Amino acid sequence: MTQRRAFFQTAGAALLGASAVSRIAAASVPEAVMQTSAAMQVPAPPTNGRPFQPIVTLNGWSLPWRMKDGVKEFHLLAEPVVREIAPGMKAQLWGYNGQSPGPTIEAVEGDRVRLFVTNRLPEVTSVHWHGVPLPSGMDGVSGLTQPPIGVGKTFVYEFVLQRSGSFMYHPHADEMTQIAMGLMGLFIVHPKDPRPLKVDRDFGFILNAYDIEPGSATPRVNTMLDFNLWTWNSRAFPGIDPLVARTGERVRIRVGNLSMTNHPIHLHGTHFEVVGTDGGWIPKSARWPEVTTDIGVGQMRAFEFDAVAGDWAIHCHKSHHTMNAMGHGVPTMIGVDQREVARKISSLIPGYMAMGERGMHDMAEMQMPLPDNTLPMMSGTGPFGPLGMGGMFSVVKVRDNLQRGDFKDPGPYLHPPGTLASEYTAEVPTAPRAPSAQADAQTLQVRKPTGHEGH
Ligand SMILES: [Cu+2]
Repeated sequence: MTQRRAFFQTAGAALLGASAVSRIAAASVPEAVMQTSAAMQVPAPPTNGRPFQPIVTLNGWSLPWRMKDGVKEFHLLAEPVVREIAPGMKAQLWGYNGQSPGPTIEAVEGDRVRLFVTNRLPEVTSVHWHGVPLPSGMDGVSGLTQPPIGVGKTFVYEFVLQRSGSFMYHPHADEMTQIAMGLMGLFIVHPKDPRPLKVDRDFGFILNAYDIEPGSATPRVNTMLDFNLWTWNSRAFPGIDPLVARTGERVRIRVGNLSMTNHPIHLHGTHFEVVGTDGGWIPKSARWPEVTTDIGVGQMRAFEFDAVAGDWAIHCHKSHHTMNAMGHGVPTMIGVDQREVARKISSLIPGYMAMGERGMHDMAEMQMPLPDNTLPMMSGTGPFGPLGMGGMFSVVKVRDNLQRGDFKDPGPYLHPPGTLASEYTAEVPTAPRAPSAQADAQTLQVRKPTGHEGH
C-alpha cells in the first residue's frame, strides 16, 4: 500500500514537473534567507524533522528550511552577488541567497523537499539537482525537462529524497556562463539511520575556478582552461577556512568539482579512505586508502580519516592551482643573469627589480605593488615565514584539546620537543657532487631560439 501510494505520488510529481508558482501559491513561498558574509557559519543541529549531524561548509552556510505539512521547503534566490575571494579581493559573481556558492541544502533520506527557485538574474536559468535520484520532470534541464525560469519568475521543484549522499546543485541553462559566474551549491542528503556513517566532523566544499583579470572584478566567462583563480567555495588561499578537528576524531571531507579540469586533492599527515561518490556510499570492504584523490569534473568524493595532531596541508596537487593570478607567458628566468638588463631598465623605471633567476620564492617574500582588487600570486604567512601558496590550499588543524563543535582557527601548532625540522649547525662533511651543468659545459649546447616569438 505504502509502495503503491509512493508510486502515485512520484508519478503525480513527474506529470506535474517543475512548474511556475501561481500567484496564489506565491503568497506562501517561504522567505529566501540571505547571507552577506563569506565567513563560515557553523550550522546548528536541526530544530525539526529527522535528526542529522549538519555538515560544515567551508566559508559557507546551510540554508534554513520551513516545515510545512511534513514537507521541507527551501527558497533559493539566484541573483548577482559580491563574493570576497580572499581579504583584499572581491568578485562580482552570480550566486544564490547572497553568496557564491549558494547555501548548502541539507535534508534526510526519505524527506519530501519543496525547493522554490526565484530568478533575479538578467537571463533565464534553471536548477539541476546533480546526482539526486528524482522524477525526470524535476531534473532541471532547461528545454528538456522544463521551460527555463524566466527573469523575475519563481519555479518550484518537489521530490522525495530516495537515498543519502553528497550531491550538488547548479543551473542547466546557459551553463557555461552561469557556472563560470559562480552559480552552484552543495546538496547533502543525510542517512535516515546515522549510525553506520557517523563521523565526528563533516566538511564540504566545491572546487571552482574564475578568470578575473587583475584589477577587475567580473569573471571572463569564455575562458576554457587558463583560469587565474583556483578556488574552494569561491575562496582562494589564504582566504579558505582551516579544517579544524580534535586528535583522534573521525573526519569526513566531501569535495565536488564544478570547474573545467580535474583536481587531485592531497592531504598531508595521514592516509584517508574514499568512502563515497555522488553515486553512493562505498561498502566498507571496497574502500581504498589514498593520500591523494583525483576529483574529475562533475564528480564528488567523500573521504574520511582519523585526525592526527598537527598542521597538515590539504591542497590540489596541480602546483599551478596553488597560485593566484599569474601570467603564464612569463619566461622562465632560472639561471639567467639579469644584472645587466636590470641595470639598463632601472635607469628608465626607478625601482625595477629583476626576478626569477633563483626561482620564484622571492615573489612570496616581497610585497610588489599590485593593481587594486588583486591577490598576490603566492601569499599566506605561517609561523615560519611566507608559505608561497595561493588558490586551492588550506590547512587541516588537529589539536588535542578542542571542544566538540569548535571550528575556530586554533592558531599555529606547537610541535612537541624533538619533532621539528631545524637547521643543522655542526660541521657537514663535504659530499660528492654530481657533475654540474657548468662543469660539463661542452655537452650542454645552448642554441638561441630564432624566429619563434613567445619562446
Ligand atoms: Cu587543481
